[in-house]
Amino acid sequence: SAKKPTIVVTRKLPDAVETRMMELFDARLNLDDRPMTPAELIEAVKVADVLVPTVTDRVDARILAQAGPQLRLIASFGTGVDHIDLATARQKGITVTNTPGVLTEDTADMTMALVLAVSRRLTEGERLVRSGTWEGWGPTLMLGHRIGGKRLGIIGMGRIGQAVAKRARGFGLSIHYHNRRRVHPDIEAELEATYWESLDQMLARMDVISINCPHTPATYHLLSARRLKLLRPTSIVVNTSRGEVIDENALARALAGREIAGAGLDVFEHEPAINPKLLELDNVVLMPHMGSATIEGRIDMGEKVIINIKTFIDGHTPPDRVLEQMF
Ligand code: 8YV
Repeated sequence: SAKKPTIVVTRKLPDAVETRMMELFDARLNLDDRPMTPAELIEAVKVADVLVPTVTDRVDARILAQAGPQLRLIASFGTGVDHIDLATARQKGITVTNTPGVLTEDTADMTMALVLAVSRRLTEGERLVRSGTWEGWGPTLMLGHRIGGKRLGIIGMGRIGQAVAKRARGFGLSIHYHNRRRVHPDIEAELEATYWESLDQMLARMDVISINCPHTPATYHLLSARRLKLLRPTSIVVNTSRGEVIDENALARALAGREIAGAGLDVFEHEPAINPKLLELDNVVLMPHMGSATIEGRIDMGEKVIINIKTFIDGHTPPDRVLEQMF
């Protein structure tokens, strides 16, 4: 039989995924659970037939320029592909795949967890209990805001945005959305979702904003300083997508000035660095990019990566091929 393809995996993955990769491929696993340095990534693309990076690997033009001619596939472990230079990969004839679908529900759950945590001051309350200074129940202690009956504005109505809408309806929120294009009328009807062609007009009328679009050149700082000013002092913002979609400095200023009520952030502009201004604020819930962090999700992601690699090696178009025009 043909020589097994050399797969370089940049991060430690669940054991079950690594075992399967070892059976199927000449898999070079990374047992160090830390991001690869650029120098290590360059070594990887020099030997790999297939690179399996994650969101923490910046596979940019400088790295790809060093790739050997054997590198034919980048099978990314994750859905977002903003860490990969798709244009350069295409120019070099390298196929790119991702793992869509399998982390939709988990990410939507995290979005709702953040909406609830911010509205009901979950982490503030927890800090009070742990501090040992809680003096008992009080009628005006730790009052948050009810989410039922409020308006949710979803920016990006793809798979994750729709999964957020389904959950939010169960909590009594009405659904509004902004997207590059309207979703199918059947989906709009099922979610009772109102489409806003103008993001600015939607922002001015929402109680909760959820970012669920990918980070692309078109969405960089979509929630800009100017747009944050359109929100109301009672509005909250939740982001489980990519930090770059929000102007993080402007957001910190709006939160500090109480121009908006709160924010729940699972992602940041310069991960893992956190804007020090955010750390000083009580009205923000900060999570370390955990949107898809379930054991089930990670195993599903691994299986998707394996199917993409196998299909490609067998000479077919892999199911989750990523094309630039998708963004
Ligand atoms: C993953 C994510 O943890 O899939 C994404 O886009 O941001 C996360 O859910 C990460 O991508 C793993 O590479």
